[in-house]
Amino acid sequence: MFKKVLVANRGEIAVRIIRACRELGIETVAVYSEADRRALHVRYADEAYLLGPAPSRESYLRADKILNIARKSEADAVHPGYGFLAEREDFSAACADLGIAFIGPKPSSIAAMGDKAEARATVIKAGVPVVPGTEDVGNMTNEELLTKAPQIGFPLLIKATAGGGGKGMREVKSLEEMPTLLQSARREAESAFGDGNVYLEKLVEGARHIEIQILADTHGNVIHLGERECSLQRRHQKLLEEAPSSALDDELREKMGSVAVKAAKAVDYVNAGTIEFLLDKDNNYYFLEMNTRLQVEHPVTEMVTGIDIVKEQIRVARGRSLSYEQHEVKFNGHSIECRINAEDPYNNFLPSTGRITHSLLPTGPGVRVDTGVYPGFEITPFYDPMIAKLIVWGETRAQAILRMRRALEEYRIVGVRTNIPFHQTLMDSHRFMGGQYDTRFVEERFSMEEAEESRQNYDDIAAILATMVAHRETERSSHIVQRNERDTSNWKWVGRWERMHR
Ligand code: MV4
Repeated sequence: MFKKVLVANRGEIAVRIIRACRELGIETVAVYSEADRRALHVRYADEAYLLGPAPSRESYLRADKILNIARKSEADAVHPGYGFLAEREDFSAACADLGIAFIGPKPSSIAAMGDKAEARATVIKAGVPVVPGTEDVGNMTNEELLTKAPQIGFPLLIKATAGGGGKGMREVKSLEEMPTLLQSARREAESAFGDGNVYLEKLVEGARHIEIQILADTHGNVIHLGERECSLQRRHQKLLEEAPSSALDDELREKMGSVAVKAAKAVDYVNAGTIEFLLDKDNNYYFLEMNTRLQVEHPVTEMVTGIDIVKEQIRVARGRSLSYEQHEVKFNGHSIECRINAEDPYNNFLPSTGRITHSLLPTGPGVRVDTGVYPGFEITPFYDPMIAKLIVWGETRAQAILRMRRALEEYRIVGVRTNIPFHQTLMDSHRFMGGQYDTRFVEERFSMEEAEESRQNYDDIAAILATMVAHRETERSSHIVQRNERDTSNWKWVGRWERMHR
């Protein structure tokens, strides 16, 4: 095993990785920015080193500094977590050059999947179904794209080849509006990724977003751990994930799982990865992209398979075989994850910053909280607003929902606003309960205002107010003297009493 692992990340995922290392008897090195001096991952690690000022570009994205620290602290591996340097092929390569293991895929796999047009072309060759669209790689001119568009058909999507996260994505309804949309998509992609290249795909409407978890070792073993349903998103930010998806049966799970394994093998994949699919109403599935990293929502898969994905990552990075063969992967029960964000659901999900003064975490059967914050910690605007992940397990989906409701009720965070009320409203929504939702549900069919109105019980509120007014009146009419509030000490009272009775 490794002796020491450097965790090149912050927040809950850094804590999650440190915990896995602890259990494996591996020492840990944390890195942190000036805003994170008092962060939990710094406290949990065996050693910690300052990277620089709060902005990511000056801290968590400084590959050079991180690798220097790895060398000086004699770490034999680096875990990048998600975000930051996780999908940078040059970082994976730089680790290898220094003889430090990168706990993730090799540079060539990251590169092959990082360019979305190249990823499409690669998996098509492996027999993986993709959405009809452009199949060329390299830069296509506007003229070429405009010629190709009518063959694909409208509506279609313009997507950035460097993309992901919906940036540089445009929905096109007709050929007439396409030149304008091409230009704005390219401009957005250029500013987000420094690369304005785009490709086209037919728009699949009313689809679900299903992703398959993959694990692969250096001995050619690739297995899948089933799916996660990730359709509940807002502006391409996932809010809730669950496993299994109510849209899949065992047969479809096995089919999509084996297709995902094929896609991973097509880029010679090693370590943990995720294949994203769109699943339409007729159960047709299409490869969208591959995420070549550990994902935020990995815990729901851990809950239903009992497999510690981070430990498997470390194991295979060390050159060991996976601990499981495909037939040994068993699914049990249902798991849901709510992303707890420091943002105000009543005010357009505006990020909320400030010091967390109090925090009470839900616990008890089937409840897991992965968090990087604690009372006294300050939430700054420099990083992602996700402060915790609340994960529950239940024997059935219904049990998991009841448990999530109970856990959300127990959760108390004071000091910043959170999206907990959003999740509570979601748990009460009939469409969510029925499992009938697609990627447009939150944005098109879900409103906090309506939910609040239908939930609010004005009779109860009136009764509470009346009680408070009555209470204040009583307080005013009588002055209650409590023990120790007397102006005279007990000794004096005893003295007087004794003198009176002498
Ligand atoms: C699509 C799609 C429909 N048809 N591709 C959005 C982010 C990126 N990873 C892929 N995305 C989509 N690609 C085709 N051909 C719809 C989406 C999409 C979406 C996907 C998953 C979750 C939420 C979404 C919200 C809007 C659009």
